[in-house]
Amino acid sequence: MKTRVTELFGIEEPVIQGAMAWVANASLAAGVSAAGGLGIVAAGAAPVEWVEEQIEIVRSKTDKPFGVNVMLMNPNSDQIAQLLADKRVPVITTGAGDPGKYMAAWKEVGCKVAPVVASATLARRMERAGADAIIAEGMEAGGHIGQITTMTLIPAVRAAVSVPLIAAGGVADGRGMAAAMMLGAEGVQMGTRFLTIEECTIADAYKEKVLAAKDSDTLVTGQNSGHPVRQLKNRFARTAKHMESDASVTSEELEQFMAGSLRKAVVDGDVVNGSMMSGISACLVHERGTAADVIAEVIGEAEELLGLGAEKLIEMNARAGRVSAAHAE
Ligand code: TUI
Repeated sequence: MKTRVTELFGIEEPVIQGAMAWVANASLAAGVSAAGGLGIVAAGAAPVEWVEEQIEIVRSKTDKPFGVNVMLMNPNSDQIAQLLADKRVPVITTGAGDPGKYMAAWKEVGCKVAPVVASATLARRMERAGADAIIAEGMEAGGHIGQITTMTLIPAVRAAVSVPLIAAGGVADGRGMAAAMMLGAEGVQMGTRFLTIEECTIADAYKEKVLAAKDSDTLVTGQNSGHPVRQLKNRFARTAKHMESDASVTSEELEQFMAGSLRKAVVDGDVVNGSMMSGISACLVHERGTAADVIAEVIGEAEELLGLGAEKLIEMNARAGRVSAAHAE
């Protein structure tokens, strides 16, 4: 499928792998890029040396374009930003803030920049600052989220900017991709759908929880502190939620409770005391497969749906019930 997104990034299909702290390493990013999408290494809160190493590994595994994401709440994001310019990383995405102060340095060395935004206001500001594309992420997404749903955010951002638009949050199959394109997107970013693939190195217990998740199995913590984070429900998430609403719990105590929780889930496979960040779309993920399988399936389904007329779609949806019910059980 060719769109302005494939043209801009030099990729085969307009499918971007979402940056996921602790999860999106060179294995995942190289896997997705080699399969024709855009793989992204998530710098998260990792040391600069780790990010540098992942960039080298991706480059050793594939000649295809790839990206690195800067999490702007990270105190060392100045150093990460400099590293990405020095390494001439083909694509830079950003999250959890305004990357305006880095934009000139990145553009100067030829990096393509696609900030992740959760509002049309920030999208407009990013376009003015020189963004090459916008990734608009609805609150169905996992991890740190905004307050607007993908269904309304995509058309709102489409009306606000002219650069290529990539939809994120709640997209995990070809139906989501087709819908996102009808709303104004020219590509999609998926995180949760890539959690269960072979190239994703997270603990198997975490993958099993994603595969088993129902639509009501995510919980948003951190809403009071202004940093809402969506994750799979478990003892960790429920305890965090309780602690947040308990006035006698200090923010230091809460911070201490949270410290290392992502690592526990991703590395140790502790699905009880760890934080399993995930989008609501975990309920749409039923298979493992490889990056190539996911991209082929999503693009194939999206292309088929986008080619159907209303009459065929209506008929198809009327027959689709039993398939969905089987997954829900
Ligand atoms: O950034 C994300 N998702 C993330 S970052 C992350 S790492 C983390 N780990 C533990 C606790 C908290 C975070 C996990 N998931 N998505 C992109 C995104 N950006 N969502 C929302 C935003 C956002 C929110 C406010 C972007 C900008 C913003 O305001 C910027 C401004 O200054 O106006």
